[in-house]
Amino acid sequence: MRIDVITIFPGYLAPLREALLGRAIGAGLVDLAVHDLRSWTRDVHQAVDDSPYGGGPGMVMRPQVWGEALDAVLALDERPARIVVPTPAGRPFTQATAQAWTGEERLVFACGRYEGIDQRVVDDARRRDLPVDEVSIGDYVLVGGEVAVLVMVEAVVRLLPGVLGNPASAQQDSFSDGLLEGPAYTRPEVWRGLAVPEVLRSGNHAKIARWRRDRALERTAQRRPDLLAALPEDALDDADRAF
Ligand code: 6GU
Repeated sequence: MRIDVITIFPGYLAPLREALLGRAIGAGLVDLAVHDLRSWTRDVHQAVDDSPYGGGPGMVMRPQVWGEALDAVLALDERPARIVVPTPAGRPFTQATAQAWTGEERLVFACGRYEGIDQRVVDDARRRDLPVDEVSIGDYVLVGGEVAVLVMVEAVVRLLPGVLGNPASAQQDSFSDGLLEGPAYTRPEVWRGLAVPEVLRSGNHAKIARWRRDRALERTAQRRPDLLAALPEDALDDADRAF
């Protein structure tokens, strides 16, 4: 997968080259290119924003510079790209979004700052039949899209084949079965007077699976009742319901 990020703060994306993602890049599983939006400005001040039509606070990113930047970045590679615009006004980014994007050959992230990017940039791309997703990572407001890109790229790249040492970890994630994961324990058996639940040391794999499923159901009911309510009809069996 090729990933491009266009931003006025390229340094913000430096963490993408660390740890798991850095290794994925080093192993050639991901090609990452970060571009400075200002390199497509033509005026001496390298202005990327202007005041909003209709008035109001804040500044809006100018369409000309974004149009040129996207055209140039898209032309760097022949593979078809999905354009992603992080915005608090977007559709929610979820594990399902991350999973869907693993099927893309190329993702191009357009990071807005200020009050956002002139809407015609997205409208123009869609008019040219380029796939564009405007997405939000949650119900709070960030200063710009850069941190949201860190979040989304990490969520997608860890799902790519060969990135996680043990692919089973991605299959057992919270959310992959619609439930939160329950608690986990390692040695020692007793720590500061707190014991590991007996069943986990019983060696009875059916009992352990049942216990884990019950803890996941319990935690989801307590912390995210909205997830339980959204499960498909057939997601819970009789044993689940008995809990
Ligand atoms: Cl994707 N961008 C910004 N600027 N703020 C956000 C967000 C994205 N998601 C939640 N808040």
